[in-house]
Amino acid sequence: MKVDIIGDVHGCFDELCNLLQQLGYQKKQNSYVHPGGRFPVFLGDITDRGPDSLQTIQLVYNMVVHKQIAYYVPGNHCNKLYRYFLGNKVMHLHGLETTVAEYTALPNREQKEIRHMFMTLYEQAPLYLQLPEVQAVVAHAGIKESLIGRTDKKVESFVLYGDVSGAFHPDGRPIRRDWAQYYQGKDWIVYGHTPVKTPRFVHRTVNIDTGCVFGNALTAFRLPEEKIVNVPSKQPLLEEKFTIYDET
Ligand SMILES: [Mn+2]
Repeated sequence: MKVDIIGDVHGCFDELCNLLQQLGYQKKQNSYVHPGGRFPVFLGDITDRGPDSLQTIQLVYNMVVHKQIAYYVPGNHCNKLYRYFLGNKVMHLHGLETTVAEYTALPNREQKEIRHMFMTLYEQAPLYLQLPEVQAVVAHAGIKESLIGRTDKKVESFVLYGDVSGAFHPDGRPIRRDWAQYYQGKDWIVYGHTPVKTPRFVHRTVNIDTGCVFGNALTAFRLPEEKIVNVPSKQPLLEEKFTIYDET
């Protein structure tokens, strides 16, 4: 098994198509197929903020649910969109408003189709993906070694939101503990969620959310090759959205 794990897309559909082509996938009807039988893995936050969230949902649904030639795990934005589609009251903030605007502009029949696609995709998804053949675990915001194998509420919160301490920075962002620094496992942990300018490797973990929707790049991590491939973003660069880590 060979996989291409793809970072947070956030509705950047053009960049996603460019990245898949760059990785050697060929467009076939409504999906992309790799002649070498590789599988893309979407690590969550496929929608919100970017220009084409609904086209991204359609492509990911076709590949993951319909053709079963890709994998997907949810991110926090996916969780919120799912709750919106359930009819729960959720704030249309932090990017959900762009997806909702695309959605509400559709005729009723197409709304139903998109809603069905996304809800099916979300409901069939595991919280995180264990890929023993390439010795990797894929989780949206990462996962602590001690949580691998569990599927309870604590794990759900960790893989969707990260290791949040409950405290906040002065600007309102949550303070996150740096679980990767303490990771001692042999399997790769591949994750996204926190935008960084270049993929961040710490022990055998890598954050591949290179902030495409904030103007930087869309990144894939190929396994078993352990190779990074990326394409530039078409969005304007928002420098303040990127996290600077104090690496010691
Ligand atoms: Mn996220």
